[in-house]
Amino acid sequence: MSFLLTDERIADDNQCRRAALDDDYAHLGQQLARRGIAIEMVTDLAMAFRVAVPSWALATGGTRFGRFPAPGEPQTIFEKLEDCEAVFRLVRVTPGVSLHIPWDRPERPAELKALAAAGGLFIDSTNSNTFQDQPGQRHSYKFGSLSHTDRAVRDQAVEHNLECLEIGAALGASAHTVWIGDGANFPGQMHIRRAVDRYLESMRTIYAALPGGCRLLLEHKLYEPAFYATVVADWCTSYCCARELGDRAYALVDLGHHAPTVNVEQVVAQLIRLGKLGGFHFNDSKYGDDDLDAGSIKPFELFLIFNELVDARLEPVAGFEPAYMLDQSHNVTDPIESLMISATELVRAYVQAHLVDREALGQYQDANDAMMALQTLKQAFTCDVSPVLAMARLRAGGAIDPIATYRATRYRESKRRERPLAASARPAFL
Ligand code: LRH
Ligand code: MN
Repeated sequence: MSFLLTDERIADDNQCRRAALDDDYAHLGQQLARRGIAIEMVTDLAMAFRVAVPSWALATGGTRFGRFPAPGEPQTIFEKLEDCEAVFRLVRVTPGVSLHIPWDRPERPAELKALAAAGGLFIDSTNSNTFQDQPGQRHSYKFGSLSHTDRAVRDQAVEHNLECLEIGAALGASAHTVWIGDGANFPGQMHIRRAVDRYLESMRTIYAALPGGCRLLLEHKLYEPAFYATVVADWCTSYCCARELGDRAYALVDLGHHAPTVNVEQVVAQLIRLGKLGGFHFNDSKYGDDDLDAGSIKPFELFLIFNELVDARLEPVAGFEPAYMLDQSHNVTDPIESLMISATELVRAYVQAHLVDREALGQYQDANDAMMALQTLKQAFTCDVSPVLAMARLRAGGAIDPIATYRATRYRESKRRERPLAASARPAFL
């Protein structure tokens, strides 16, 4: 890690904000105490929260219309890990990194694992990619991958996933996520039932090869790249497939993979009830799979999702251990800043969900007192827990104000000097 983001540097920058934080924290403490809530308990919860960052989101994202790379963005997995460490050092809740293969295939997994560990990081999961053709690839995924009508293509896609499992095992990953873009653009193009049968047949081979301690996460998505029917289009399909595969297969909920009107917190509650909620790709969206920063568009939905998660955690629901990951595309912001704020918004929703008076809520629900039930949730959602989030970061060695400290270190400027923009990424005017 460059000298720019040392613990001392962060501590120095916190100095000028400490007094204001102590004031705000004491004030919030009094407010919460009046509601019978110990602020120290809440702060401990914030410090213990963990969410993984996606290796593929450290470089500038783009759309089919273009990508506008920023100078100083990471080009290699090692530079991406460096930036993941910067995020972790400042917000202290993101030690896990999800890898996408082949985008971030490590040549020497052991070396990558050691480098990650040296920065306080670990590789929490792998993600396969059978939605793009790689140079020299024998069979194209144009018409699908794990559900393709041609066994040779399916076998190729299965082989790729088996390679991901091997890499994951070498890196100590505890989960492997499979998202496929397989589907159809026109009615009649695909036999919908048989496509799922072929997908399941492929997934059984992948499931059978799962290393010990590794879970298989099935990620559904309503559309894109297929625009008429997607093989694994919704939570019910991923749930049914996970159930058919076995105990170590679960459904993964990417928040942006649902139609705009879908009640995602209800999907989450259903999967919890069925014991098949394996994890999340957190992000936000206004229209489609926009991959915007978590909590930036629909913070109340994010709170309601964590309300379901915390309710299950406190019950406690047996075997409930969802993996939290971010999956975003940062097209116009500094990815480090977006990941820090997105992680913070997840901690905020998680902490606020612990402020819900669940006993009162249960009574209002039993009494069908809709107004007071909603007010009980709103009381938690409208509580500004920022002092708790900042105190948790401070106590964990992070920054009271991550963006301010990050910018004060001029980290990105120094990376601009260190990391020449790849010729391919260099816009005409640079
Ligand atoms: C698909 C998806 C999936 C990833 C990809 C980068 O939209 O959410 O999780 O593999 O984005
Ligand atoms: Mn995703």
